Amino acid sequence: MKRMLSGIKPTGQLTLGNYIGALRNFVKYQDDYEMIVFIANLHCITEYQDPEELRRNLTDAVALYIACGLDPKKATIFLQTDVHAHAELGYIMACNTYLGELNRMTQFKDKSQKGEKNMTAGLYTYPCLMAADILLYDANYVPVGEDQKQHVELTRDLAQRFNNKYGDTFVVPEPLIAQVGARIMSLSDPSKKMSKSEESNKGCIYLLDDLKAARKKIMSAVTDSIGIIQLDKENQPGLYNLIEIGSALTGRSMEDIVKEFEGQGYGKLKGFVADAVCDELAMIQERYNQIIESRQIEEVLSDGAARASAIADKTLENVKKKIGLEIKYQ
Ligand code: ATP
Ligand code: LTN
Repeated sequence: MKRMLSGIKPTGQLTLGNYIGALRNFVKYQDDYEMIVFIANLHCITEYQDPEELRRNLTDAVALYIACGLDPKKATIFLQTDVHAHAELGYIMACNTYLGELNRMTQFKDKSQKGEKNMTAGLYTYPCLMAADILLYDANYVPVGEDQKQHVELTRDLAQRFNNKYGDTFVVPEPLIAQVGARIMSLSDPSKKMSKSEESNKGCIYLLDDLKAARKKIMSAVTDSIGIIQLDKENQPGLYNLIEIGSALTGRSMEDIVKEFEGQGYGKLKGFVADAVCDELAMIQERYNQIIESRQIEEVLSDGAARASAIADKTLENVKKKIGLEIKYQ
């Protein structure tokens, strides 16, 4: 069985973008692949997080993974810091990454061009840690949203470079990007990605949003004054985004949705999308509440960490041997 791995960094509450672009695909794949999913808590602290809030977000993320349908019996679910090999291989990967490569990473470039103050070295070297996350597990595929493709491509380059220098060691992974929903846009500014770190939260639906609030966000989503329901991403990005959300959640094609609402006002279409979102959130939230009450999270994480460590420790040991970091005693 081919192996698939992905992570989410819960710097805040998980969003509908995380769900459509990443999480729900993990669920889809868990029957056909060996699925490894982790909470990227080390990636969270590249920027300051309030410790209490971070702890809460980590717990919520695990509960939401399961609530969205990940089955801890099928998928290995764990916390990144529970498997020490991540930080260690992250450092080793940083020693095999050129500054030029990190300077080209758009996530970093965007932030530095915006003139963000107090950017940390951790944020700069984050792609090296992400490469380690993936390479430790010999993952064949990495399901992610569009914004992470560049990081997976760097991981491929690093794996190949290491294999060339030290001999065959890493499996070279491939990014897996869904056709629909790989980049859900903000409801208040459809030129930007729906993001949990957005300043105002009007454009972002959180999986734990109150249903009324979620509906309101959809109903007041920014559209355009053209007034025609059609698929024109360039001139009607807000409308396109709503149709894409509706399509991703109902499984109907975007064309099919356009056909149904053609000639009608945007309000009707928004109502349809709001229903789809609220139905999905209601289901997720009901399961989330059960999981929080059942107190199964600790067990899931300790079981996951044991399974993950068994794989990761072996890879790290092999890497250290290849590099010559270990002394062999007779
Ligand atoms: P931020 O919103 O703070 O930029 P993030 O949501 O991109 O962070 P993660 O939570 O680690 O960061 O992302 C987890 C996964 O969700 C990644 O695979 C990412 O590509 C995907 N994802 C995030 N936002 C969206 C979005 N708006 N549309 C589709 N996929 C998304
Ligand atoms: N960088 C990703 C989260 C992440 C990840 C990973 C995804 C960290 N390590 C390994 C896939 C594989 C993000 O910010 N969305």
